[in-house]
Amino acid sequence: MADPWDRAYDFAVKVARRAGEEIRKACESEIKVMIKSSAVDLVTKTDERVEKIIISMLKEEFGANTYNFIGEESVANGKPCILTDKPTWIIDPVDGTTNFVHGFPFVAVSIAFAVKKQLEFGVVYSCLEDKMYKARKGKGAFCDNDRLQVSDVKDINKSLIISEHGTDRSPEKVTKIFSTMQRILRIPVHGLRGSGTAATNMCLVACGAVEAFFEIGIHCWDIAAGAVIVTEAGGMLLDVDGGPFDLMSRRMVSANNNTIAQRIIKEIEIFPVERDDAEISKK
Ligand code: LIP
Repeated sequence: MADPWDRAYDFAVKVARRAGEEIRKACESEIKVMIKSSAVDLVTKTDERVEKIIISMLKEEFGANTYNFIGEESVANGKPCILTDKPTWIIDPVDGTTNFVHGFPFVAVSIAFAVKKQLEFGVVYSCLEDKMYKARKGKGAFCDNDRLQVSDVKDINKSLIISEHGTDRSPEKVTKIFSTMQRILRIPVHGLRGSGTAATNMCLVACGAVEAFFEIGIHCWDIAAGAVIVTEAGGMLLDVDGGPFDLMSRRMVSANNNTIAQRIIKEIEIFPVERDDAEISKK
């Protein structure tokens, strides 16, 4: 029997590729940089334009009111960030905006789809590398046509870990972020990396290039697609305190196995961040 979401999954890949073409084109012209929550939280007209292209393609294909949308730039412009049971697209049009502004070659289009708050599929198009990562719940994860499998490393001393420092520069958070990175380096691990985009970092876990990615401060749109790709590649997701993964909590550990995940969790110095859906609890 045909899967009810097959058509949406296939179309999401087409939309991600189209969005990536738009981003590559924009790289060739001057980029007008604006700021959001701080002087280092960047946004550009390309972020906004690409999100509009993605949403309009999805509405044209499936109907304007068939599905809900959570998009990074729509939320930044006041749309609610509330995940309901209604089928919902979760979109980051340009993950790695700072990279895009600087010409650092990791920029991803991230498109995920959730039904009854369960992620059904995820697509991450690393458009400057021209790598299409995708995964459908229960049907495996792929990079282009190659099946993905996480690393089989269990020894933390033989691991490569990826994380990001994010855009919050408040002294107490920067101190905790770098104290965590120091504790991890001192385990020791082979190394610590960061691509500048959470979606790409999760795909690097899925393809076995790194053993774990963790971050406090990401948003649901950064990680929703990567979450499906990691789990379908045999990896796992947890909260940074070892509890169950919570898409809207803005914190996460993704890893190749529980041994690595638990070892990393021991070193993370947790600091509070407001949930993506915080407005629900304010009502
Ligand atoms: C980015 C995330 C990254 C985080 C950055 C930024 P954006 O998303 O992918 O993990 O460290 O601060 O939030 O803003 O480029 O879409």
